[in-house]
Formats: sequence, C-alpha cells, structure tokens
Amino acid sequence: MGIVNVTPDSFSDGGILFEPAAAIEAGVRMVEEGAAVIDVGGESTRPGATPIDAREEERRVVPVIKALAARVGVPISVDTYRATVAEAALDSGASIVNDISGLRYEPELAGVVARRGAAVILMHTRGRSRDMYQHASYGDVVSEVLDELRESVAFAAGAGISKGRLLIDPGLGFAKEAAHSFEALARLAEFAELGCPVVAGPSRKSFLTRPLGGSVPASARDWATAAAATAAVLAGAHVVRVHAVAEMLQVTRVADEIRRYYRVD
Ligand code: PMM
Repeated sequence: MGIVNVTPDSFSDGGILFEPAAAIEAGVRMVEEGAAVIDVGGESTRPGATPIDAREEERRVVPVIKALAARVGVPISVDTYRATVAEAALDSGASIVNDISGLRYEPELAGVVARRGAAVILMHTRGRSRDMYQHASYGDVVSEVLDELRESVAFAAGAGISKGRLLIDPGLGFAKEAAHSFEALARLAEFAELGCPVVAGPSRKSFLTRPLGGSVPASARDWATAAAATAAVLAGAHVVRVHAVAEMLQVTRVADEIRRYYRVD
C-alpha cells in the first residue's frame, strides 16, 4: 500500500505532496512501481499536527482520489476517521476506508462503510493524536491491542459490515512507546487470531530510530523501514503501508519468498 499524504505537515514526507498535482503524480508513480493499493490522507495524525475540519480534509482528498480513480487500476483507500469525508471519498472512486481509530472517533462511519459495501481497515490507537502517548501504558501490549481490535471488529460486524471486508492493523507508533511497537511487530502473527488480513504501517516512523542511537530524519529511515517491513511479512502481514514503494516492493517480495519455505511443524 503506497501512502499519498495530501497534507502540508506530514512527518514522513515533509508535506511535499500537498499540491494536488504532485499528490496525483506520486500516486500514479507508486502504482507503476507496483503498489497494489493507494492510501490517500488529508489530515496529519502526527502528534502536534494542526487539526483541520472535515470540509478542508474533503477539499484536500477528493480531487486526488477522483484523478487517481480515473488513472490507476488498483483500489484506492481514504485515510480518514470521518464519516462525511469517507462518504465523499467513496463517491469519488475510493473503495476502502482506512480508519486510524477502528471506528471509535465517529461510530457513524460504520454505517457509511456498511451501506456502501466498502472495505475498512480497523487500526488500533488510544486517545487522540495530541494525547496518545499518555495512553501508552500496557501490561501485555499484544493481548490488550487484540482485545481492543476485537471490539472494533464486533462493532463493525454489528453495523452490518461483512467480515470479508474487514482488515486490522495494530497501529505501530500510535499510543505506543517504541518498545510496544517493536513488540507488536515481533508478535504480529498473533493478530491472525481475529481472522482478518493484517496491515502493518512501520514506514519511516520514529520508533524505528530507537535502536539507531540518535535522531535520524524521516526521509533517511527507509533502511530501518525495510527491516520492519521484512519482519512484518515474515510474521504474516498481508499489507504493508509504505512511502518508498519501489524499494519496499523488493523488500516485501523477497520476504514473502522466504516465508514460502517456512516449515510448519
Ligand atoms: N500510520 C499513519 C497514518 N495512517 N493507517 C494505518 N492503517 N496504519 C498506520 O500505521 C498508519 C495509518 C501515520 O503515518 P503517515 O503520517 O506516514 O501517514
């Protein structure tokens, strides 16, 4: 899954795709490079990012989704937790909603997804972006994240979204200290228990810099991302959400090939 952030303040690409034309070209290029899904987002979820309202978010993502839907043959997802933005995105050619809140911020989003027959990625987080690290306290991070994702899955099913349209994501870097994200990544295979495809989003995140002993700018984190993407695929991730599509396609294809030869004893 290739990431197109139409935001002026995204941590990972410094807002270089803020102009719609640049965002569209980036999405087209990612598909040429082999992305199987393009994820378009209009609001940065970085802690401290300026919140925007739904109309501004819609104004950012809709033209990009429309243009991409006309030009690429792969599914487009919209990275939003807002029901109105999701609806506009689905009207414009998106077919997947990527909700960082697992249907918690705007529960009415579940009805939109159900009615439209869309797919939804249920990601785990706690609190809001501005205060999520205050909630980064876990006994066993994997079992607690699993429990909270299980609630999201049950809520989605109760709203009429069919099980085959659900994906789950542990939310690496969201309401988690670096150690929590590393543990969730190392134990990603345990998330298969929920019976949904697993998405992992380690790309260029700051938790990756913890073993690197210093500040590594987001733009220089692709080798670190490659290590995390490899671990994710070897642990059974079905989708890896990345910025550097061409590079991570090599990484994930090779990891996938290695996984084929795993012995199940
Ligand atoms: N991470 C970000 C935004 N959206 N969605 C999913 N499903 N999983 C993630 O890990 C995730 C996400 C934040 O990263 P970005 O600013 O590079 O988009």
